[in-house]
Amino acid sequence: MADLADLKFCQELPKIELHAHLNGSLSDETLNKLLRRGPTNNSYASTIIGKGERRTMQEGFEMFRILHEIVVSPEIVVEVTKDVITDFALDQVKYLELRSTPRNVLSSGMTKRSYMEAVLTAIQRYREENEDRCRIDVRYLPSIDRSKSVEEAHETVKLAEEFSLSTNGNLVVGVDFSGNPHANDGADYIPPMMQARRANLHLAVHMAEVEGKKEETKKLLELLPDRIGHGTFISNEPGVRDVVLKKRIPLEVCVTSNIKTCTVPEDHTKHHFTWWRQEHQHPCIVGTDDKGIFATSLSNEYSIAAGALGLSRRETFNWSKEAIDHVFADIDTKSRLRQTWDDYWKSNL
Ligand code: 6MZ
Repeated sequence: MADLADLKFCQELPKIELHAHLNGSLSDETLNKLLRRGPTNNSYASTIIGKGERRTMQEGFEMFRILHEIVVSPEIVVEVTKDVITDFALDQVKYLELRSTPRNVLSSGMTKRSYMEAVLTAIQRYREENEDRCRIDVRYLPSIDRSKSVEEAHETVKLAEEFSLSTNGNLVVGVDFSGNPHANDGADYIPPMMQARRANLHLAVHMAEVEGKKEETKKLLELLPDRIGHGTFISNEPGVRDVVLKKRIPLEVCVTSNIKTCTVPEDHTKHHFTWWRQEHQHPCIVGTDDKGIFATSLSNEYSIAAGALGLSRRETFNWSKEAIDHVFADIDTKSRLRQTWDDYWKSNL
């Protein structure tokens, strides 16, 4: 059994993170730093810090509302984005697609545009300041929040299009569709997502994260998204899952998040990804979702997922390398990443 992929192995393994929401990824250190500065209500601290308990989906979304009251200016967005990139780099993440919803905040004058500029500034600054140290490639997926209006979704896509062009398609590479899965009808957001497609932006679409969304999921699948966020209840629906299987649309799998929001049982071996992987060798990508809120790390998620499948080190390495196929970056970046993985394996034989 010495060959099984334990946590230590997963911590050293090079990894790809494709499902991380910026504000849900803030570490306790980052939050404490912001809270100490005040004037934010300190009762926030006891609500968010020391997180990680099982919470309902609604309680989880209440936490995001609180976080949004703390991350309120472009300066703070730059700071937290750099902190989150650093956290992932220290966890041996070599490529990160960070998703985040641009927001207008009246009190500070922050606009969706200045929010996005702040995320991009942080990515560029991190790169400049760390050129010789732990190398991590970062891309940004602006998020459409389904609890906001369709009009806002159009605005976000328009900005995503503009920033994708101004960064030569190197930083803004796609759009994420997320938000409280109980809010509104996801199908109403298909037109802005089609607009994103026309602008050559990739699509990562949350769907079927909660039960009872069969019709909505069917419609969202007509978009043929590049990746599915969660898709927790798709495997229960033959008419829907067959589309996903046939088109081999990868699933972004966030085990701890699903357990803590009470959408899957606590037994890891009963998580839906085991069905997709074991029965169908379907592409599944391990992700954290909100490493701050759910008190996890990508290494931890890999060790849980590899443990549930009883994977060896080699199999776990192959799985983390397979994620490169599904990144939204260009071919050169993919080749470079594959080289990094091969070098790692050779030097650890
Ligand atoms: C759906 C989620 C999510 O955008 O402010 N978000 N949407 N399902 C989830 N599973 C638990 N976790 C996070 O990060 C926080 C936002 O990401 C989305 C929600 O819209 C949340 O408000 P940003 O950086």
